[in-house]
Amino acid sequence: MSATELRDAILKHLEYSQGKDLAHASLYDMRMALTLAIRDKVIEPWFRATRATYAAQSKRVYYLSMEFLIGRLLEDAIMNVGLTESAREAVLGLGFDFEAVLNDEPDAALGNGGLGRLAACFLDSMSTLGCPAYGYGIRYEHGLFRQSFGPDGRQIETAEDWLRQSHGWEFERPEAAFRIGFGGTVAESGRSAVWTPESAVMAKAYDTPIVGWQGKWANTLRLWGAEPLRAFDLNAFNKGDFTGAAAPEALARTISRVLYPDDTTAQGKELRLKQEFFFTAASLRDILRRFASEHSDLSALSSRVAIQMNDTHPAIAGPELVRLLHDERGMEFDKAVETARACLGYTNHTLMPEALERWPETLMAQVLPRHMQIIERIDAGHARQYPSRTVSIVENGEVKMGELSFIMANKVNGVSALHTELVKDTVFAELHALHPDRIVNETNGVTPRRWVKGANPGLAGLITETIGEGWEDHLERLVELEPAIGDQGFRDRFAAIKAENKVALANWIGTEMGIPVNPDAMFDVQIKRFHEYKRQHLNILETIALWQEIRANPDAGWAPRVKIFGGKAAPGYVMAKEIIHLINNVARIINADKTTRELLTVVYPPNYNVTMAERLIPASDLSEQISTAGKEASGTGNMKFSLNGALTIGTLDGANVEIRDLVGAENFFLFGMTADEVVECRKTPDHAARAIAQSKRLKAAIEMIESGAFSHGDKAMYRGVTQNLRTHDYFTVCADFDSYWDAQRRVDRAWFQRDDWTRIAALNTARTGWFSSDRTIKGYMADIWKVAPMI
Ligand code: 475
Repeated sequence: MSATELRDAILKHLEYSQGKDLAHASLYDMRMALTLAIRDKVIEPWFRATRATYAAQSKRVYYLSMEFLIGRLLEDAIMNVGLTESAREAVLGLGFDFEAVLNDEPDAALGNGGLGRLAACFLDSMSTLGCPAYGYGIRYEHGLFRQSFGPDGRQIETAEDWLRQSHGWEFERPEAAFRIGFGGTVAESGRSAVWTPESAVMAKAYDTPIVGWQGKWANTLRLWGAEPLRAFDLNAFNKGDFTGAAAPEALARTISRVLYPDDTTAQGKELRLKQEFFFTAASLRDILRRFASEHSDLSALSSRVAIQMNDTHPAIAGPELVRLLHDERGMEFDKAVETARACLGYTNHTLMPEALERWPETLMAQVLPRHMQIIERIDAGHARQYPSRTVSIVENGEVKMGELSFIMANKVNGVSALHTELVKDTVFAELHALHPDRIVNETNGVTPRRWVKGANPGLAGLITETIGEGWEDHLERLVELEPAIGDQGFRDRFAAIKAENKVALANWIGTEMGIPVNPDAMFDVQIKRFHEYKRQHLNILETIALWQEIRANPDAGWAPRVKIFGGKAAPGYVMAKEIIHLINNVARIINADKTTRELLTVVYPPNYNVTMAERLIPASDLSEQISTAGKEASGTGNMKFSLNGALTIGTLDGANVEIRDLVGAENFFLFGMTADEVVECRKTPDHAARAIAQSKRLKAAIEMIESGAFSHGDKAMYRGVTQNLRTHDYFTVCADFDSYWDAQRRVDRAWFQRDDWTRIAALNTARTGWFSSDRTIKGYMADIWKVAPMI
């Protein structure tokens, strides 16, 4: 499509879809017209993919996820259909700034962090690889909250409103609607049972086409919105039960209203359980409907259907599928269990005990009475089959969703090599012993279309010039860059691109935050959700210590640094919010110190999201991956940084291990205890006190916080953080501090060897092509889903 043709298409949509002529078109109108023109181009591969899948009667993958952190879609879609240049020209020709049009799109934050972003990268890769797939989730009215900082530096949460403007990508499907019930009673009826829910809502489908690289294939992201059942309302109303009549409406309105703003914590709330059942049940009905339109023999279900549960949030899929097969379709119970298991896979994303979902048995029995019976029967069946087992799904009055998912899945996977081994050795040790072939590893990946080509066009251009086209969907080809890294000319270009990205970021920080930053300084970046295990407080303690040392010894050859933080804390996570508050106040004090101004700046732009990540990562020199070893299941930001030529300072945790193996130990700033050493360390009750006594810098940094230096003299302000460090320090910040400090000084020294730094940065790019989510999805397709690519 030429720029002129696209221009005509945009004008057509301006006129007929937006009802505006060019002279009166707003930025929003232009963005919508462009979106609709591009969407038109996506329809063709979308239909083609659907027809091809039907024609081949291919097995389909169903990716069930409570979260899809997709961010903006327009720029990505334009790139995938190969219209970036035409679009730029057409929009410019119509008198609009192309970047401004792209920036007008809301960032769809229908997820919290890593788990949700992984689901979005997977959608991209499944479409790129021609894997026939549907993403299924919830169309939250409000995604993750918007973060701002109060004048005192505290996090303030406000509702996010991404659907205030009409959503240009989606198609509403009123015909694809299912009634989803809750509560009520179960009556025995022969060998099965009849569940009569007490209340119900309608799940209505909204489809967004997800086009893959070069527009060869497109899959569907189907998100369910909850709506009241009108007829049901009227019945209750006519009986005079007005409150009862309003109840389903209220329930319907809340179910898809908000995303739970928690990351790696389980939320034991009835509404959350209802959300989980709502989207899982609607998706399963849709899956069975589609299967039935092509096949009649339900025993063949697993040869046509692979359902992936993204964490335990859709774990009710096990019992619900059994119920649909047994109660509603008359399949014998054990066969229904076998059939369901043959369809289901379960991905574990975290080992944190507080994140493993458990529901009170009483709540489960009240909200999903039939499912509670089925869960108990599954549990009993498993116990009969494995009499030696001691774990069970229902224990101490709780339903453990991890165990349920494990038992109901034919494959269980971890998300990095280390994490998968820990899954085998810890949470699921006993189940692993009973089912030794069930756990497999699928190390996470990220889509290079969004995270390299889209986010870093400069680097993408250099890659193409150096190794030719086609690396975008064969990212392992980045190794071909390696010979070029020996050339001074290549390294200079690589460095110049990084420098340009840094200038752009420095300008943005200047405009957005009013803080001048020196683009020649090292950009040292930690962006991720706030959590004690991710240890943003380790980073800020080192920042305080560094500031003190620079003041005491200004000429000791410090590498000038800009420390950049980004991320949100769950609204109820007091400690994480205190750390945010501390970082903002440390930034306030350090940035006001004229004597260290040239050497150290701390910036923390509010409301970190996918779009901000796309801005920050290409401009980063140093990637902070400093979690307590054994706690970060994988990390995916770590991969994005490496691909974009940042060096990593990190622990042996999650996929850091694999990054270090690939880029080479000599090109990675390793510090801290191993996962085993952390476990050992915790056995010494006063490990933190000892570490503080041994480290004069750590001691001084903690004391400085306690002196009120960052809290207008208020000595008690950060007691939550400091007391925890001094006493419990479960995440071993103190025990790792000196090692972290030393690694940072190695970073300083490396920074002054600028050409060598660039060489290592380029090696990071060249050697991390393995982290493409295409590789990950190929793994799932071969090991778990047993699906062949269609292109
Ligand atoms: C890991 N989120 C990362 C990433 O595999 C990993 C939990 C409960 C409720 C809502 N959200 C969650 C997570 O557990 C999560 O995001 N986990 C992350 O998954 C993808 O790279 O290490 O922490």
